[in-house]
Amino acid sequence: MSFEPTRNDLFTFGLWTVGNPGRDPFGHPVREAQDPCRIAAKLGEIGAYGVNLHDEDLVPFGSSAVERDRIVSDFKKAMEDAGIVCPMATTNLFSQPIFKDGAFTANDPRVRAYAIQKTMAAMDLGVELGAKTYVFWGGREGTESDACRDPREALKRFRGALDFLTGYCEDQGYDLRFALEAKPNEPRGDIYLSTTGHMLHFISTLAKPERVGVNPEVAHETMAGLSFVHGVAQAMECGKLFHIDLNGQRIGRYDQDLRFGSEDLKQAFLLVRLLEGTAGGARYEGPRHFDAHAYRTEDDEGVWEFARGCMRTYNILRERAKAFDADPDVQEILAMNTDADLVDFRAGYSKDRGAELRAMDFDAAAIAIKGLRYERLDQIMTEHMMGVR
Ligand code: GLT
Ligand code: MN
Ligand code: MN
Repeated sequence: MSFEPTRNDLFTFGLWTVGNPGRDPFGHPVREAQDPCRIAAKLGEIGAYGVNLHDEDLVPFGSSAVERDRIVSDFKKAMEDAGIVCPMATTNLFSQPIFKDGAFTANDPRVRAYAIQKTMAAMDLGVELGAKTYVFWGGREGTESDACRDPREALKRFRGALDFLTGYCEDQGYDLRFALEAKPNEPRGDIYLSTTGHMLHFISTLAKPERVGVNPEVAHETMAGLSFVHGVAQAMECGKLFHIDLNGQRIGRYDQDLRFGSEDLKQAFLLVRLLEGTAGGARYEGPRHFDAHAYRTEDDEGVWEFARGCMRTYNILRERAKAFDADPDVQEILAMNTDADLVDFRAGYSKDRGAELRAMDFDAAAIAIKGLRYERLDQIMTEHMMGVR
């Protein structure tokens, strides 16, 4: 079986991912900055579907309008030649010193206004390149010392910015959906709206909630010690999984952004199974974005090895998940669970249904004594993952 990626797999990479020069808080870059047009060409070559970017990944901060237009038209041509698209764009609201206290939530109103203005321009750029999803990662929207502002005020500022920007999109007639990306910490001590769950509630308080969903990232939810699969499932169940950032991460570390599947293979397997719907349920139809970068030990060749590895692992896991769900032993165990309730709870309470339930008789001890065979189920899953079934 071939695990070669095709455009139909919808695999995407950010300019900042395969273009990552390997800088870290302790060391200088180990790889040269890459020309975005070359990245587009390479991505086309290895079978990716698209390339995502921050405004500044493509158009260097401080470029003139003329330079900007030239860079954008060269990049469009490069994408076209490579046969790839730009499905997602975002704003860099974290690198420039002006954002040291955050962007939309900063205490200085000039910083907040500048951040929203920068985002409007970055949205124009994204739309010009064909983006349909706009990501908001509040990298510096947080604190080290919470005495600096009331966190409730921060939420009001964040909401104000998003409401203003959905309004801007409508006014411009942009076909753009927003995807909010949570992270618990780093680069700030604590970042507001730290998990996908926090984001999902926050969205319900916005002026145009229908335009806004989430962009969960494996590393970020794992940093918080949470089940990524559960967070993604909740987003899918309420129709809010607009985008996804795939990578690898170990609990309790800095944001590692490792090659997809290189850590916690079991979570990666269960994630692909969920996204692909091999166990039933709706499939996720959006781009599979790898927000990851190559180890700092790598040269240019290692970078493209890393990118191919992300896609190949995803495709292998998809085949493994299909095989697992088609396995008669798995089906037999899963058939012991049934979706059908004894009383139709999902239809809500009624006097009749209440009475129906009251009349039921349960032998709690007899129910509890039955083994559920999850050990067997998990072992079979492990064997599928290891490729021996
Ligand atoms: C940054 C961050 C990522 C976000 C990107 C989008 S920027 O690299 O670590 O998780 O998805 O702003
Ligand atoms: Mn991310
Ligand atoms: Mn990350």
